[in-house]
Amino acid sequence: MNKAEFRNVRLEAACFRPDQLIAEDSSLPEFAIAGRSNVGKSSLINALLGAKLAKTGQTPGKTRSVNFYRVGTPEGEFRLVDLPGYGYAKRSRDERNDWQRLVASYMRGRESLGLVLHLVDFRHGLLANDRELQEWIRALGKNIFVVFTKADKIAHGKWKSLRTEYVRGGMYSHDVPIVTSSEKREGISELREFIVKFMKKGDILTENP
Ligand SMILES: Nc1nc2c(ncn2[C@@H]2O[C@H](COP(=O)(O)OP(=O)(O)OP(=O)(O)O)[C@@H](O)[C@H]2O)c(=O)[nH]1
Ligand SMILES: [Mg+2]
Repeated sequence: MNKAEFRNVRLEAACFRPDQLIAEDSSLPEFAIAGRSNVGKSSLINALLGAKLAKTGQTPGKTRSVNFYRVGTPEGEFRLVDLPGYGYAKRSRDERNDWQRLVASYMRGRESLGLVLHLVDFRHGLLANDRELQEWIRALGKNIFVVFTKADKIAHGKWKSLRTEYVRGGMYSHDVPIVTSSEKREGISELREFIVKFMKKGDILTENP
């Protein structure tokens, strides 16, 4: 079996309210998936897990809950956490507040949360609300790794230079961002390997703001 293959994947919990969030477990490192509505969070989870467990769709705001997926690897188990998207303009102020409260309740003080994978549309790079999200996650003391999505919409020959351009434009990212396409399954095994390597290092990085 490929070292970075995932197995025994299952949905553990779908939590709509802070009081429904499941407890952390020090033996289960967590990787959360954050990003604007419609950026491709649930699609990337399905591609990583090799199973259609997360609901995806063209209407922004598809994922409303914090969804915990348990994943097995030869190096042990971990959790992938699908977060609801932000920046969906049609949401009311109340809904936006609910989003913030739910996501903050999850992230705050969550020691098992080693890394937030921040998904960014490769066609646009970081927009103003992506930068706000990065500041907010950093203020919660969490470490960020940028993953570009929907790269199939950009000619392959431009990937390297575009990534360099975005990196030069400034962002928080634990390492050089990975460029992915869930649709064409590109960058997926690279991301799996990154996750397994990060787990192995036991490198649960939490920084104080
Ligand atoms: N071309 C292309 N389309 C993609 C890719 N990934 C996702 N999409 C499309 O983008 C839309 C949104 O995908 P989702 O995975 O539901 O996005 P999300 O970030 O989970 O959205 P919310 O749950 O609403 O926050 C769907 O129509 C997907 O088919 C990709 O790699 N390439
Ligand atoms: Mg989703």
